[in-house]
Amino acid sequence: MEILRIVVTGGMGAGKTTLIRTISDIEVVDTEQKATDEVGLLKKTTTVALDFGRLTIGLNQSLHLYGTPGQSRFDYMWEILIAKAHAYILLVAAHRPQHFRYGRKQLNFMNQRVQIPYVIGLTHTDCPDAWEAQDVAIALGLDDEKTRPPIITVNATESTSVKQALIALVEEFANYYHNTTG
Ligand SMILES: Nc1nc2c(ncn2[C@@H]2O[C@H](COP(=O)(O)OP(=O)(O)OP(=O)(O)O)[C@@H](O)[C@H]2O)c(=O)[nH]1
Ligand SMILES: [Mg+2]
Repeated sequence: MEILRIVVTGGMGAGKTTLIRTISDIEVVDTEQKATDEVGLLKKTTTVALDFGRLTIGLNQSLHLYGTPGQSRFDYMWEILIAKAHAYILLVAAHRPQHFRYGRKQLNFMNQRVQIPYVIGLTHTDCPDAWEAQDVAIALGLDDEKTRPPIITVNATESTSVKQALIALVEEFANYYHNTTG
């Protein structure tokens, strides 16, 4: 069985826990608790350590999905989760421009620590005031179309959409190793 460890990261309320719950074929292990700080204004519960779910593809491949906490006081969990990851998806809520700067910070954090394939997943694009992908890309500092990662629209509440995003990430992973091994 080939296992790909995928980290699902992104700002608070971006949809990390939802994405994993939507697609996992086992009951998700999550660590949701009542939100105590600024997250409480946004939602009632928040992830405090990690989410874990699994998706089996065909007979011999399985995606292990690790969701990070959104609040920055749990940043140390990122270090633990990304250390063994094969690839990651950064979720960005397209309707919360006030979170874009945090997304940019997360990208820098990840890129300083790991060189692994990744995609950007834009969530909440169905919400009023959602920004266009091109504008979010610029806000995240990903202006160069030639070098930037794929930017995918994903609705974390819909399994077809989540599946497409994960397929895009697995393809990115496959291309990465195809290119680096010649
Ligand atoms: N309309 C819409 N709602 C979404 C989308 N993605 C996620 N949601 C909703 O956003 C809310 C927050 O999602 P969570 O999965 O708790 O977010 P999270 O990233 O795990 O949040 P933290 O653990 O607090 O960082 C939930 O009510 C989801 O149903 C989307 O693409 N569109
Ligand atoms: Mg969560």
